[in-house]
Amino acid sequence: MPKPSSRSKLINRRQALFLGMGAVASVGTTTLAAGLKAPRNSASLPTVANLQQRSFAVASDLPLRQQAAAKGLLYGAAVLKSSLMNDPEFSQAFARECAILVPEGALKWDSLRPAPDKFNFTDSDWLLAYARQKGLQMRGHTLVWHHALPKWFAGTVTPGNAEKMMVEHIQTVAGRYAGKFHSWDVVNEAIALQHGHPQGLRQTPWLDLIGPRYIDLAFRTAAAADPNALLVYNDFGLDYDTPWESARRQAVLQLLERLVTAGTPIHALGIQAHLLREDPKFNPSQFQTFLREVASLGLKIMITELDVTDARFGAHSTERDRQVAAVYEDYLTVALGEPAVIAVLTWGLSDRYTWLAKDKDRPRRDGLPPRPLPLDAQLNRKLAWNAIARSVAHCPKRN
Ligand code: 9MR
Repeated sequence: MPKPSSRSKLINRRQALFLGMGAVASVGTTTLAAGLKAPRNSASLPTVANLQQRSFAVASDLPLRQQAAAKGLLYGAAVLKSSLMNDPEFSQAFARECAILVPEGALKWDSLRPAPDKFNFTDSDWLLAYARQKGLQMRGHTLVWHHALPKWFAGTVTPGNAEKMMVEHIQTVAGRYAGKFHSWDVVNEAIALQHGHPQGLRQTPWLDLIGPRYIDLAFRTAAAADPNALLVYNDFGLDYDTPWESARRQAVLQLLERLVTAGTPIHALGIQAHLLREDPKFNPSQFQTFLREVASLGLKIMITELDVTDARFGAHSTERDRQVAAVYEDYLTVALGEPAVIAVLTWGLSDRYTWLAKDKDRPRRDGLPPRPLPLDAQLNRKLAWNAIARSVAHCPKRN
């Protein structure tokens, strides 16, 4: 193994601290080939026919947080303050299953910034107090994103003050929670190849107003504001064997490589993993190769927003749950096979509260409520819960 640089030693020490497990990633030289092509292998995907024979039996019914911890992994979920505050039954399930909480909205600009010169930390402080009381870790989402900006943003933020606004925002928000968060999604969703930027960058207010260096600047500012948090670049559309997602994986790898080479304090890739299965396009070896490439940059990986859209699955809930579970298990089997993957977070815990119920882009034509998460709307464990438990049970222990 090549001698790790002092930077990679630092990362590994920091990451070991987060997980309390002394994880040491193998840090190799980067072999980021622009046209990297992985062998095609979609044979292991279940067809609807063999879904019936598939067993989702679990060996343990311990909460996911405990099963994950036994492998040196974190399991957690995104949540709204209102669900925890107003729904004690849900809160109990959340604290039972999760080791880490991520606010679904409370740390976005539009929640935190009622006016250009005002911050409102009511909800995020409440969530942190909740997490501490229940013995959960907390992560931040997200410091720099093109969505969920306040209404005043467009008229107030200009090329003349954008850098100052972004830097002050990060200093204030990451600074307030310094030493208290496991990790931060520092920059979210910066890649959009269709926008035609030479580096594949999404045309966002941040790119327009500051230029491509906004990404490095955001990470450096976050590192100074909270030297203890694991700093994450988070993005979607990295999962499937389609030309669009293959190109996105390459663009993300190239972005990560540029950041690592520049000495940007970035520690992990967050893979959102909003999964679907309109067609079986998941290619295990291709996805595994991508994870290896990310790990070879000395970065950790978090699955940050996992859920499975069931908009195109049949109406019968038992059948639908099997299909959803199969997608979870196939995906997580590959993801957790990569030792650099340190955490799995689902985007919500129970079908009682899922953004997909509100998502106009992915409605079920029959109008039935979606079932994308590990617990159903009555808070019962579904086969998706089994699928997560099974992939955790089968993955290598992190050490
Ligand atoms: O689930 C979130 C939804 O409640 C919000 O209205 C929306 C805008 O803030 O964001 C959703 O969460 C997104 C996350 O922040 C980034 N990745 C995609 C998620 C689903 O849209």
